[in-house]
Amino acid sequence: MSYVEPGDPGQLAATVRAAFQERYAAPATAVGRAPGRVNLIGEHTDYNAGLVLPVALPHATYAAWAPRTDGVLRVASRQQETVWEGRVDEIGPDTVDGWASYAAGVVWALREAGIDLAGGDLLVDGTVPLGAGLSSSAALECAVAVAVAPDVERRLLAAACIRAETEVAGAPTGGMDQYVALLAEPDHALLIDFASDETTQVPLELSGHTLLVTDTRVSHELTDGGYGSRRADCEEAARLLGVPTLREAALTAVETLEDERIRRRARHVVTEIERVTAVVDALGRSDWDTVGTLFLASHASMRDDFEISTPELDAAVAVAVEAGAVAARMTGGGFGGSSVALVPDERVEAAMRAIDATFVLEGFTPPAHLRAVPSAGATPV
Ligand code: GAF
Repeated sequence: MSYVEPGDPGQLAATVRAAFQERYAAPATAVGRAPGRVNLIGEHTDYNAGLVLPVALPHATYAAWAPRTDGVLRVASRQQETVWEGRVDEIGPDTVDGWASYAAGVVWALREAGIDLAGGDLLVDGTVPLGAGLSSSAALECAVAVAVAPDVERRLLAAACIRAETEVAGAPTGGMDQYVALLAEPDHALLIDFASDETTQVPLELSGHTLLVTDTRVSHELTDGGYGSRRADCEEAARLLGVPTLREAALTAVETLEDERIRRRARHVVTEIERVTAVVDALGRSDWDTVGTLFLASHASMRDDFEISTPELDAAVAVAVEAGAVAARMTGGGFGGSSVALVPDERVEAAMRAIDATFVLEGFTPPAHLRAVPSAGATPV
């Protein structure tokens, strides 16, 4: 069985430097590296001032950079055919299309934050699967940010990357992905409280378990309306309940909401926030049964109340559990993307085979598997 491998950071950095030299006929002055992420639990809670518990992947994006003084920004990728070139002072909301908006958006946001940038050349490369719900967008933003502004405080970089994504790329996302890409530590999950902005490193003692990520290859897009409509439903629920965010909503009040759809959306958020705290406690006790129950409840809540699962995600989760995973759920924004399962090491092969076989039987596109070894956040390399 094969995994999507993260690659060797030293080699990947050398490759992107060499490709930069070839494309721009000059050396890169810096390379930034930032990881993708898998969220253990706490989905669609970040923009509701809630809790999340993501882990950084060993799979990362690498951005090679050299500054320019003539006001021009050039952006290219080894994974994309389209390149972008324009003037830094003309970047802003609705000015850059497609993947390059995430990179150019960071340069724009750093300039907005007062950092003196008179242009530059960028070339990106990496091993985070694209459109797999593993946060390739935030990895791209954060790799650019640490290449361009390595000395700037991480939370300021996170704020700039969030502005790039929401304002220039137009994805109305919540901030979890940028925080974990910049602040993660190896062997830890990152508990983020979006009400207080407090972050806590949670040691992950997986003791004989593998975090298996299955990319269902159903591509997910956060700019296509489904994500935004869920966010709008949550804001409407908070308005109807008379609270600033759903973090302040009580489940008993949520259950009185008349609109059935709005009630279900709010129920997901309020119960999911409670599940994050419960998973942190259960992980601390290595109580896999409880983690398993909470993961399945989270999956059901996303499938039935938030309505963001797909048949492929439902199958990947159900089959992983049948094959011996102690816990499994869909992960990330939904509408496709990946599942995450906590599998005893000796059952991982069997779980992957069972998922692959089910996908063949169901006529789904073959999935891809990754080992989510909890890794470090962004850094210059
Ligand atoms: C995407 C978003 F970018 C995050 O902010 C978060 O809302 C997540 O979906 C769902 O938990 O990754």
